[in-house]
Amino acid sequence: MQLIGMLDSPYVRRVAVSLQLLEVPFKHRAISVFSTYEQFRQINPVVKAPSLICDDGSVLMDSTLILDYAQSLAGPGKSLMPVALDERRRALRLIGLALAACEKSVQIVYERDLRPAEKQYQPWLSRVTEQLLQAYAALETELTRQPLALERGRIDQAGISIAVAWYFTQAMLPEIVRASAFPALQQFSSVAETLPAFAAAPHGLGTYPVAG
Ligand SMILES: N[C@@H](CCC(=O)N[C@@H](CS)C(=O)NCC(=O)O)C(=O)O
Repeated sequence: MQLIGMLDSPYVRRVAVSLQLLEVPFKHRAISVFSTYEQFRQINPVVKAPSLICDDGSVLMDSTLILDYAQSLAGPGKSLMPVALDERRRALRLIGLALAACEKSVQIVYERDLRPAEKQYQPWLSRVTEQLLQAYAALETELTRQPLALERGRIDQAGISIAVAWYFTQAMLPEIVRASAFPALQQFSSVAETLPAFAAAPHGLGTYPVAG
């Protein structure tokens, strides 16, 4: 199986971290949807990262759908999702917030870096920024109310998605989402980033497994 996409994408990174924890073997190819668009297009004409080339040659896309498939490959004993209804509902809420934070961060980065300055539309940027801050405010409240377990290196899909989202936003938009205003998220992220699965797939331009 091949995971296609750069680890500076939070979506690619959440898959790279999750596949390791699910013990699903994969080869990572750090191909960019921007600088190596043509190469990416040859693999997936829709040019969405992450893409997953399965062993039968089919190409999956969308991190959540790829993780659904990976979960089936790994089997129920290795799930990164809680089974009990209350815990699962909370995990789904946290993942939804983390994915919204990723989406809004990416929208701001694209608006800022891809669109010419004279074509930037401030009302849209303001709206997306507000949505981004609300997503992190809700996550901060959730983590303060009920911290996520990280003992003995255990982390579930909610934890992975939150940690990856936070690191991405801090790398790209630290002036918009100030770390000092979100101490629970900052603390959770700093511990998560020390886990071996995170260290082997750090945010950036490298190829998993990145030598430590
Ligand atoms: N919902 C998707 C979002 C994936 C996504 O938007 N990836 C970005 C890279 S961070 C991408 O493919 N951008 C190129 C494009 O959309 O044209 C997921 O969870 O995988």
